[in-house]
Amino acid sequence: MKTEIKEQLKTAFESKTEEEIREMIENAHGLMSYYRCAILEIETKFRVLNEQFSISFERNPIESIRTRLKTPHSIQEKLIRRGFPLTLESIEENLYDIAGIRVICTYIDDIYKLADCLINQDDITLVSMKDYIKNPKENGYRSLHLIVEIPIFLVGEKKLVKAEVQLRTVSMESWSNVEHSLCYKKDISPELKAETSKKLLEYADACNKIDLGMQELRERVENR
Ligand code: 0O2
Repeated sequence: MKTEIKEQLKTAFESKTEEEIREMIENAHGLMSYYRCAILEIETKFRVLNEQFSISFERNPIESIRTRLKTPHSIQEKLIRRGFPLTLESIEENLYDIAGIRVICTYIDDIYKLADCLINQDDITLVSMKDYIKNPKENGYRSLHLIVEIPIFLVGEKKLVKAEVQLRTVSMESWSNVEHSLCYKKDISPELKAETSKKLLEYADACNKIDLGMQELRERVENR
């Protein structure tokens, strides 16, 4: 983590009393359980879609689903980096990726089919979409990101919760894992860093070529 963020984190904590910090963490259990429920709901929706797809298209479009709750440390870091207050209300209002669902597919076109199916469900509201497949990031990162809002039904309460859904292919996932792990290696020279970024970009393009090639192969076999 960058030194200035570490310093800001320290300051943010020091400006709170022990009681305030304890209260915030205790309350966060309640808040975090909303996000856990949202993850359960959305994961189930994708599992149902996977089952249905296998009947309509004779294949399972989903290779695997991974879910995660953003860690308290990462939540604080993002609040500070974006200049938002360090409160529970602020977490709910400003951070939409506390609940994360990652759907790994074999083919690129299935990513869009699944995303459409999810968005068109009448209890889901699409808040925003970032298409890093059609518009990859400069470093080569590809993935389709959706922020959705979903109702969760609790004991005597209905709550609308936002969650981030990332859809990507197996090769996008493996590229992203490698890129993520190499980003954290700080003790490398600027030359090696530049060379690594250049290679990663090349490999991202190679992964994309393979993804497009595999899809074309499948289409040819299906339309034989
Ligand atoms: P984690 O561990 O998944 O929580 P942000 O960058 O979060 O301030 P925003 O707009 O929320 O801003 O980001 P965006 O572009 O929607 O991407 C958020 C998530 O996408 C990241 O989450 C990563 O999981 C993934 N991601 C985005 N860009 C890259 C990239 O260049 N490389 C890799 N490997 N992953 C990327 P977090 O919060 O960083 O991490």
